[in-house]
Amino acid sequence: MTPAAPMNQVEFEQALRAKGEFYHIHHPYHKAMYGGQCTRQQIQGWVANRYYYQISIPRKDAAIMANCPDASVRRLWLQRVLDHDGDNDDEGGIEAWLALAEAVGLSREEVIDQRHVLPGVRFAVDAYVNFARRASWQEAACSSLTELFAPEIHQSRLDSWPQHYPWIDSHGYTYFRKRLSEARRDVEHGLSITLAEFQTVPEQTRALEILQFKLDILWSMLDALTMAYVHQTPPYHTVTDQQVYHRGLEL
Ligand code: AHQ
Repeated sequence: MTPAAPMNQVEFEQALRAKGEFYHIHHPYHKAMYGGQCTRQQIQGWVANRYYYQISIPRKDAAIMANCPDASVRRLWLQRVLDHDGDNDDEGGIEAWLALAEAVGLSREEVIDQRHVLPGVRFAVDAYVNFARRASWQEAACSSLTELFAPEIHQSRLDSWPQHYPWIDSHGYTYFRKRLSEARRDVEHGLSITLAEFQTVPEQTRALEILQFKLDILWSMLDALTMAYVHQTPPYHTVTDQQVYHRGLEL
């Protein structure tokens, strides 16, 4: 039923935050990870697959900047690209993710060449990047608001992984620590844009739909990982034990 009047900013922010109910922190794969029930292979599979998400984030953010005519927004959004790609002072999140990969026993080479990236993960991540390329910069900014819930998930790893997975070198946790402050800063900017740019009932309804789209992306990535690393039924498991997946059409 279509609401009669738009929500005020407090109500709208509450409605966005209520979507946290569907955040992937509640996915069985994540609950097993911070519950200490994951095998080494399930942790490695998650790290190797999430690498594709991590290298796609700065390209997603660059697409938003390319679509945005407002220099004051681009100036702030640029920091997200540097957070991942690095700058003179900081090697960046992608390098930190590769340190996490080595800490869980993967080689840089097998992560960088994306041999473990499952089709379902790749399609979900590509859907996010392609959305950011074709949507308005405001709608793409709104889609980053799953980070409203991200500090909690990064903290849950820092709190639980060291005790459950002592075999993981603690140097690998740099990424999660980095994101605690970066995510909070990102959300401040993304939320201010969303509250300002989505004012009417149709706009606010659309914003909530965009956030659900991104929640679906995160959830679907873990569904693909569950098929492969929990049920041992990766794509083509009935015809080969090789990882024959396409490596993305840009490699
Ligand atoms: O490491 C993550 C990250 O850099 C980002 C950027 C942001 C976006 O622009 O969509 N979202 C995001 C997320 C990261 N980590 C995820 C996790 O579970 O570790 C959470 C994810 C998000 O909540 O969107």
